[in-house]
Amino acid sequence: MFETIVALATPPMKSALAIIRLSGDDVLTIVSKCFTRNIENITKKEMYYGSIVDNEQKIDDVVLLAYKGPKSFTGEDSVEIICHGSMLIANQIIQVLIKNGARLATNGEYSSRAFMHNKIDLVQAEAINDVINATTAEAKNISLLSLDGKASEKIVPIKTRIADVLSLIEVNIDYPEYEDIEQANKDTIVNLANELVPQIDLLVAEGNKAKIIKDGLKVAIVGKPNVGKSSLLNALVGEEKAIVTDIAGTTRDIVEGDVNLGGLTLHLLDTAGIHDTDDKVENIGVEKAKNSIYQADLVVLVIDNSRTIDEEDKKLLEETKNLRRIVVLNKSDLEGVAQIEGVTISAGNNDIQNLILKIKEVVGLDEKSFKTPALNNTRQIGLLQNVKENLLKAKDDIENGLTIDLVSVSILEAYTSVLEILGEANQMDLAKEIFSRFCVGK
Ligand SMILES: Nc1nc2c(ncn2[C@@H]2O[C@H](COP(=O)(O)OP(=O)(O)OP(=O)(O)O)[C@@H](O)[C@H]2O)c(=O)[nH]1
Ligand SMILES: [Mg+2]
Repeated sequence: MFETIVALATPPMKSALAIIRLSGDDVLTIVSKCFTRNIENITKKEMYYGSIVDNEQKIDDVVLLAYKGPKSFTGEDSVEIICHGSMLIANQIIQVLIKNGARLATNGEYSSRAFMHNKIDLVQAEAINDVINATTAEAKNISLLSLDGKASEKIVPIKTRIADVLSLIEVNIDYPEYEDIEQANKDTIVNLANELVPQIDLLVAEGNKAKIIKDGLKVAIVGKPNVGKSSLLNALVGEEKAIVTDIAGTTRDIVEGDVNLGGLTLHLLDTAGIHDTDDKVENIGVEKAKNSIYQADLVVLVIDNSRTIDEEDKKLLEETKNLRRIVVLNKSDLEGVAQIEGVTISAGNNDIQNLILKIKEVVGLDEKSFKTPALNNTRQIGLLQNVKENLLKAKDDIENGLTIDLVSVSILEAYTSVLEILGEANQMDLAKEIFSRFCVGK
């Protein structure tokens, strides 16, 4: 039994039109009670013009779209009411619908209904939010690929391949009398891992790139005082966001700015110059700067190329050496004496093209990345890693002499993780898998 839910689908503000959406088992009956037409017996999608009424009192003239399930977004009978865009009218319509048996939808309930009725999988459900929240065209496009099911499709061959092996093992154990069925052995497991692990690695790499396109990259600009960090922030965002002076210790707090470099969004953090100081306020800023190093996806370490490297530079070079980092030699307009490897720029003169190219190179986005469907959020990528780890464990175990039935536990784990990506784990039916693959029990 699916209760009938109702919600305003457009923003809660005055506009030309507003859309109210309903879905559920009784939607056609409920709407018929407060609409001038009876739509209870529709057999396909219909569009009407009529009035919403409360005890014969007209609330508004509306256009009404009625969908007969399962041919609707949620898979249930559903209705969209397009009324005049006044919040008073929209609220009155929602109230009369509630009076007649609907209830207010909770957040994401329409998508979860669509998921429950197998209209979309979990990857697609997550993509709905991504499409709505996308702030760049590139982020929206990559999310639309997931919404269309193209990202989910990429896991299907892996799912089928694991299910094949799992079914073979199960059938060997459960139906030993079927001697004409091939026996799963060490090679079966080793080949499975050898074949799938590189495929999963590729999916993870694609996922990480798509995640960057979707969410952007958090970039911490760090370095000693006065090296030009704030000048770099300003040059990147194209406005005087942070205060720049020749006084060391100008920036105290973190200054943030966003910039879109051809589809790659950078969330920039300009930080206080890191050095030992007795100034209480500055010290808090220095601590924040140090923390930002570990919260960022990329560290840009700025060095003043017109000065020789000192202990403070060296400490920062050491501290960031194992992170995703770019060393920047700023003030290239002056004579260079730093004598270390780095990307040369002059932030003060807006000469930062080398750095932009380097950032793109480090992130590894190319034309293809923007068009490649990918499993691209932390949950999906984490589950892909689980699949890989369990396949590697199975391979390891079989090579160390464990029996197939013991090894099959890891393969089952891998399979469950694949199903979890798509939100199918609670529907797992191994017996069905086995029967669909082998003619056992004839
Ligand atoms: N010649 C030259 N000077 C620069 C350049 N970039 C920045 N400066 C100067 O260096 C000084 C310090 O610049 P800021 O951007 O405030 O340096 P910062 O690293 O943010 O300094 P703190 O906030 O104190 O840590 C200012 O006088 C800038 O004008 C450059 O490319 N060339
Ligand atoms: Mg500064």
